[in-house]
Amino acid sequence: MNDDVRDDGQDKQSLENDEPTSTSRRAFIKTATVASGAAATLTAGQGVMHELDLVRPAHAAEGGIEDTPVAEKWWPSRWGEGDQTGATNHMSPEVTLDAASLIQTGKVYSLGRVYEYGMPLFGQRVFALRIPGAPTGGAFGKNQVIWHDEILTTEIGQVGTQFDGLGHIGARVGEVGDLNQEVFYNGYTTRDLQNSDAEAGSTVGAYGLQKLGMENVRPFFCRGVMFDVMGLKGRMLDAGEEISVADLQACLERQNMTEDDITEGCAALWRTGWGEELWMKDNARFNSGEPGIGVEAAEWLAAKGISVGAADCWAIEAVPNPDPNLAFPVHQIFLTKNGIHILENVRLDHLAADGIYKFAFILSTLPIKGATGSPGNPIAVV
Ligand code: UVW
Repeated sequence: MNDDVRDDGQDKQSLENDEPTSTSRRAFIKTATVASGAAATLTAGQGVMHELDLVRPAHAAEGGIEDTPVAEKWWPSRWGEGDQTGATNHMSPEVTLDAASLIQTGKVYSLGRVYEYGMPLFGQRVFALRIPGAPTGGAFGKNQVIWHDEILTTEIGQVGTQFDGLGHIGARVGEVGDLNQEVFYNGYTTRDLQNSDAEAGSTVGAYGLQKLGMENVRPFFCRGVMFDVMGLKGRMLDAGEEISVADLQACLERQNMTEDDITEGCAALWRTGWGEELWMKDNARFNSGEPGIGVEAAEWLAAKGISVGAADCWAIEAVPNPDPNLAFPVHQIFLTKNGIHILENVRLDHLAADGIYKFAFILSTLPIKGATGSPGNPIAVV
């Protein structure tokens, strides 16, 4: 961890102890704030919505954002100024037909986890389901119909098996509090995400993101490629253990595949064992960190044009990052820089048990207007 963060006396401890989740995870968030809030020497440029004057703030610490994977200006995106769809632009009839050609037996694997009380949660997130009344309504009619409803209080897109939309992660490149200097995919800023009609003088609102919300995501019907890193190593990976490009290439070889199997628009998934060994079995350890890909593998997968990166752990990337100055850099490389989505807490053990590494990947996320993410039950079909 970053020494600056350790100095406050809480975060190092929470990583090393079996503290529950929220404390440990706050340490990573805090590191993110330190790293991303530091500074910027980005070329001033024309953003999608704003002309950003990206300057290094006076209070900037050494080792600011210019030293990080998001140092270069990342907009406009490859899909053009104003795009909010990101890598689901890859979804096309050709991509669908390629995925369909992988369906030979009709067997369906459910990759989602059950949403339930007691599942590990990030930070202070909550999951509370209540049934109002027993039954909720009725009885009506001669047939005496009765029914149940539910009320769910939760961060709907950010608990359990969760899909990150493009409004979820950005980077602060300027002064704290300057909403025009917090930049997301395709140059959209926090100001853009919060203002429904800035020019008309509308107030900043909390009622859903005005840009980059989940309603912009297209349904996935594409090729899925699974990298069985746990199978390769013969063990569950450790917290903070980074999966390298060489590891991914070794997985392909072990699985009788080549890099040509990673096609534009495909879903890439990696199995670390973290979920199958720890989910609902040892939540404190599950939340204390995690194995996953790092900057190198993220750039490699992004260059191959994947549409979504997924894993059996809570953030898909190595936490803590081997570089103590970075926090969640893969989130920024995928979501912020490249418009590539992220899918967390998937189940992959059953695919590995059956030796399934290539399949049709199907997921239709919930088009909740203004949401940062979506729950869902992705499926693999072979
Ligand atoms: C954060 O929200 C920082 O991470 P995640 O997408 O893993 O929930």
